[in-house]
Amino acid sequence: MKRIVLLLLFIPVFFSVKAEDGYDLWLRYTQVNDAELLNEYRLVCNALFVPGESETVNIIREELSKGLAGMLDVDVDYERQWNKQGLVVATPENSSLIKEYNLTGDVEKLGDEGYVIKTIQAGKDAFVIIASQGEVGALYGTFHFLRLMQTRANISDINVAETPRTENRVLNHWDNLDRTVERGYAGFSIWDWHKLPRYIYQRYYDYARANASIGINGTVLTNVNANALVLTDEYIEKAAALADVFRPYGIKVYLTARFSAPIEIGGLETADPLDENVRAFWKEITNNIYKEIPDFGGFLVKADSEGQPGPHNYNRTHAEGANMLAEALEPHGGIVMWRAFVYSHEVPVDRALQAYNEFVPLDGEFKDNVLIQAKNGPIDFQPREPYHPLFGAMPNTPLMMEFQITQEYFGHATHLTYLAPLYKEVLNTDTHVKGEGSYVSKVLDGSLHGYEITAIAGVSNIGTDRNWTGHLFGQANWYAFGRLAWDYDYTSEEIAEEWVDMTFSTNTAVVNPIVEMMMESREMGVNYRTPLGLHHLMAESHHYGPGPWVSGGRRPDWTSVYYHNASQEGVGFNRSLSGSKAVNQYPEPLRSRYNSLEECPEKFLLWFHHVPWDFEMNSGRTLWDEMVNKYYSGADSVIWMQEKWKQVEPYVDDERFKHVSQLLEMQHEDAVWWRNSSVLYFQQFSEMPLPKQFEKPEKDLEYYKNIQLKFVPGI
Ligand code: BDP
Repeated sequence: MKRIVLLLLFIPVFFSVKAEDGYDLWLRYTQVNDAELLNEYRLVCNALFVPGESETVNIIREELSKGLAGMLDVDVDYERQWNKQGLVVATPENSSLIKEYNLTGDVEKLGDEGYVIKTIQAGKDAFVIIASQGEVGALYGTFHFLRLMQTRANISDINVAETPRTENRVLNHWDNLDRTVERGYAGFSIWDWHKLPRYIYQRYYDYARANASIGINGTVLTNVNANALVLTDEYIEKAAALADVFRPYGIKVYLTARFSAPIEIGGLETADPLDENVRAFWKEITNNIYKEIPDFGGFLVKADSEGQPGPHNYNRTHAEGANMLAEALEPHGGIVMWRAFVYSHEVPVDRALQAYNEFVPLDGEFKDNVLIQAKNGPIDFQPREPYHPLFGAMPNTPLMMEFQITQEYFGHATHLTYLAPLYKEVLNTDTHVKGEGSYVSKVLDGSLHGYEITAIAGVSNIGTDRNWTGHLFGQANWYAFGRLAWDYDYTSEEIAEEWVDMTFSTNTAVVNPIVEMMMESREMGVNYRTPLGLHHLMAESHHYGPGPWVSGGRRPDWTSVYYHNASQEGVGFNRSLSGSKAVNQYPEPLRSRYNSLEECPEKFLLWFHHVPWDFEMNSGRTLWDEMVNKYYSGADSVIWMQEKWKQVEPYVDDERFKHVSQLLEMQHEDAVWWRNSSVLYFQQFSEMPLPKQFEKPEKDLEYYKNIQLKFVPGI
């Protein structure tokens, strides 16, 4: 008898959580269960009016129908004769309401992508208006309104005014034409170049919809290690088919331009940017693109970097290279995003210095439609880097940010790592170039130097996996990138909460543990890989596991030993004034702070300094003990995450619960692998014992060195 009662008690809980595969992302629109809230929402949405006829307006209607059907369990009818009750989505072109209710000024100020959402109570009129100057802004406002209900917010008196902080918010797909994805861990490229343009997957629409829901308005379809073929007519037609899908969602298409394309597909003997024929080639290619894609965004270029061709091959500068493309794009309103990820092994200086040395002297030489795209740090998307000193150092050239959403150095799609805290750490860094408050974010939004164009890019983690990102929590990084590109003032925690509300549940028994896990996950990933400013310790080529012993090979700055310099004397890269002097690229007071062994923040200590093993840290421990502590606490925190995740089991469907549980198990094993490899490796140099509270690694260093992973994706 007792068993039956128990069963009855449990059945409803488990059966109400239906299996999900993650495809719906944060747009699940699950039913509102709270009766009071449901009433409130139904009341507000009791009549819908979405005037206008266009593809975007249709998308708005479809989205509202889907959202309201899911959350409020209502069939949606759109009103023809509207009596000013309910919800209206309006643009000045489609409706006179904006004027009638004195919203013209606000709406104009917020621009085509901005919007107002406002509750209007005037006499008998009682409605919510979503108003924008442009239809895409109206679509963004619609998603915002739906998000309020998805997060179960109070909507009885709304007063929202939003506009994006950066103008171009783009994903960079490192997708190859053969559908492999460089540093992609979620299957193959979602672009099926073979079947394009004749076959259009539903996934293309779903991709556009997801991006629009977080305000992403551009997509670079192809890898920065570019293939010139994408610029031929055949491929332009394919890209145009994607652009047609994305346009009504407010998303522009960009392509990567291979610098040597004039030779490879143009039959020329040179790609010299000052050669007339080369310039004519690029104009012709660009004109061809605009014929097929009238709103083409422009080119992203990786030149003179890691073997890619560039202007240096012809003794020309980056400015000369970029300007050639800018000239071709200019009549059409396109932009060049020229990457600053440039370093040469012929230059015998610290790799961290090279981009700054190369680009700062060119400040002011670029045409107005060129942006310089720099990674967040001066090396390469490491789990932690100080901000890239180019930010703030080029007042006359718009700089844009490149973040990595795909987790190349953060456990690929196997580890749970919420990246918003990394993005925020950089965005919130005060460069001091124009006194206090000169945040990196203010460089990006143009306010610090008065840039005319602004942009931010994220290297995409999207692939053909059913859940889009391989790890379900990879979705949170895509989401967070979009939200921060829209407005960098959101906190990581706010964004995590929103995402959990929409992806799992608004129940605090779910939200609290998951948000706690997410908020700790980046730091723990740093701790079990590269604590205290260590960097570039990963295994060769695939970058998944540990490889602090990596040395030799093609070039020193692709090895670990180049970066950690461990010896009996100590560990770390001396970038202070007694070393490579990289600190000189930072303005005061950062320069002095980073230069001083005592004042340097410990999180960057071994980035800037070579430090003796017995150096006394803030905790009172020696550097060695502190490092070991970080490695052990990092790996242990994964157990803590597993415990947190267990807490939500009753509330999360089995499929997603198991998916995350299994990955956390793998993450823990990997964290121990990182920890043991690193501790044993560095112990050879410190020659100091492990603090007694820590168990000795099970295996010896040789064992870890011999682990060779085969066929890791993304290479
Ligand atoms: C590195 C990646 C490499 C990319 C390169 C880049 O390992 O695959 O091509 O960055 O950003 O992080 O160009």
